[in-house]
Amino acid sequence: LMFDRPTEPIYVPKGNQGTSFDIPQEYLRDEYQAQGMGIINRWTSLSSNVVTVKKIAIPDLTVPESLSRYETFSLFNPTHREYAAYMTKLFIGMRTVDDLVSLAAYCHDRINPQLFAYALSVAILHRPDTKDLSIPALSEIFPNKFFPSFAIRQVEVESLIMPIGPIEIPMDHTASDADPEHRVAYWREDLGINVHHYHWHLVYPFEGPLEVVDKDRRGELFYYMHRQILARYNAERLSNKLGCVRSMKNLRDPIFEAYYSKLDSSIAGRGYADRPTNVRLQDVDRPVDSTRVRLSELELRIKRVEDAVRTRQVLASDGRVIDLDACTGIDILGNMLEASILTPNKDYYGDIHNDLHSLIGYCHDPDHRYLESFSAIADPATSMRDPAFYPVHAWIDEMFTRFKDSFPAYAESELEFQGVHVTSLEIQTPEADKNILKTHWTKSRVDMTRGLAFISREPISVQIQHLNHETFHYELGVRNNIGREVEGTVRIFICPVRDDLGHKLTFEQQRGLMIEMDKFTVTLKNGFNRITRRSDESSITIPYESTFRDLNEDRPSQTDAERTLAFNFCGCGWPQHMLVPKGGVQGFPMMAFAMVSDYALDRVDQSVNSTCRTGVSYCGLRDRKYPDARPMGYPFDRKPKSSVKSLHDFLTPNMNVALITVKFSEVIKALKVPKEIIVTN
Ligand code: CUO
Repeated sequence: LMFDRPTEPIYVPKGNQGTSFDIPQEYLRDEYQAQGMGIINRWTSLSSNVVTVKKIAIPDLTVPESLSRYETFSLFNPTHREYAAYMTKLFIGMRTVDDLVSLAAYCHDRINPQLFAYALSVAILHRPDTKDLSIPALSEIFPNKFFPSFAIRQVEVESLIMPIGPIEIPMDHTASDADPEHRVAYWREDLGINVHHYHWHLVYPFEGPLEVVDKDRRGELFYYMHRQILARYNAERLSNKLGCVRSMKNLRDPIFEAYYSKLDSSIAGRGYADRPTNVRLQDVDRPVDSTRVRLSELELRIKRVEDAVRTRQVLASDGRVIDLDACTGIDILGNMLEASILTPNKDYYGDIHNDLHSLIGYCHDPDHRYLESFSAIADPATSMRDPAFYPVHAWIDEMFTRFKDSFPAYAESELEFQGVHVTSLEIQTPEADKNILKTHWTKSRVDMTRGLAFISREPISVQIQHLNHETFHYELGVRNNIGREVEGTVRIFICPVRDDLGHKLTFEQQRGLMIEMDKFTVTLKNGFNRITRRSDESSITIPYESTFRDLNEDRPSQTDAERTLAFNFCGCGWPQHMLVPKGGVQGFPMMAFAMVSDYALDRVDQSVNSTCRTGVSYCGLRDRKYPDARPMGYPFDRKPKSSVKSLHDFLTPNMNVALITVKFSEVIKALKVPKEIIVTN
């Protein structure tokens, strides 16, 4: 309820049942105090259920209160970050859940709503007594960050007059095909992908209390999760006959990628700033945002990181020299490049990745002379929409790749699983030949009722069209000649075969384009084993229901067990509907790769908490170590031996590949119910 309709006062009934918070009079905002309890009673009379909020001693909120409720909050803004850390600490520090509710009720109408929701979410995810609660998807509480302003306005104007049906959001509302980059807008602007990215940064904040930031291998996961985003984006680009994304090698080059988000960034109804094509970056100096980034200084820091990558040595802030080894080096480098507070030396290596988000995010008004706020790339909830996100992250990924490539190739013994042979790999999609993946469009609904202020209490939803695929399964034949039962880890990847011009990709290129699809443990009995695994069991994804809830009429209503399953995923994970790249109408060739590694060498000894499953491969396990002892991206994270020229050369007996085809159909398919609607335009 604390997240519902974040811009309505706390005492206005929330939730579908109209639950209201009964707050102490002192909790009213100062300007409402003179009105007395009348202001509250007017609203609580409308509610059927009341939550009484106890009175506590309120801590000093002067610092976070200095951010106006009408401003847009962003984690890439150092001042906002400070406010967020302050609020998170307060919320985490509350002794009991009742105290937390009380403080939240007090802050609700005083603190910037986006800052409030962020800090409360982080606190709920990290407090031992609340971490099993699920926090709502950001798209439900701030629909303005996900759906165009015209849809929001339409609801505000019309919903109190008459019931309005789901508002259709056309796919091509941010640009036209005159911009080739727009061909992959459906992917960049996908609801689930953006919610995932926001949620990832919620689980892995780069600043805040140390116990919140310092998670197992967080720097390495920063590298790996964003690398997977790039690999997936590139497969999507190739599916749409675009070349792989460029890397932002030179900060002085104009940024040809333009972006016009059409989104409101704050409750003030202001949009995220736009960026035309070919803008050049300039020094950013905005005292109002405590943001000062000089290009020359950033270039110097980039040089220092390049040196650190080349020498595999880092200068720590206390003067020590830290060696970056093959095991933990990538984790240090991830924290250093981002940078998180775990960076060994912020003064020397700076805050490169965060500064790049800020530089681009303010390039339309670097000295604040037009009083403009940032653009979509400077807000983790919207940054993946902007095509300039990818050249930035491609450059960062290049640093990681250079570092990884400086280590020797895996020895055969580090890749093999002696005695285990993967004899076959197949992909099966119902009603299709083997090794075919089928993609199509689906229309799904998302509820907006919880996110907007003073609109009808009748459910109002938007309907969006998004990529989807037929559920499929993998079939592996595995022979175990060890002579006893053993456990193995199955690792499944797919990668493109040809570039945008139709040339065959080299193995070296393919290695950087490997998309992790699934990773799971199997018990292999002695002899032959047939292993099947469904695509919706993937360790990457959260289920469709986590993204879209139960608003789709065509979908048979969920059982309680299904609903619990969806909620238990706790939000972080790649959306299931985006597991497969779009492919092409003529069929887009890809290679599928499966490997069975020795679980004895992969295992991480820990109890597994079952209450909150996330898309483990990209999000880790909450409160636990990353559940795979191998480097992230294994076995493709290291440069192979020079004799390896192709994926086939790379294979050891415990690996196998299959040539697969991703076939896209323009048909809009409903979920589960096999009703097909043909697109008319
Ligand atoms: Cu996720 Cu740049 O780290 O946005």
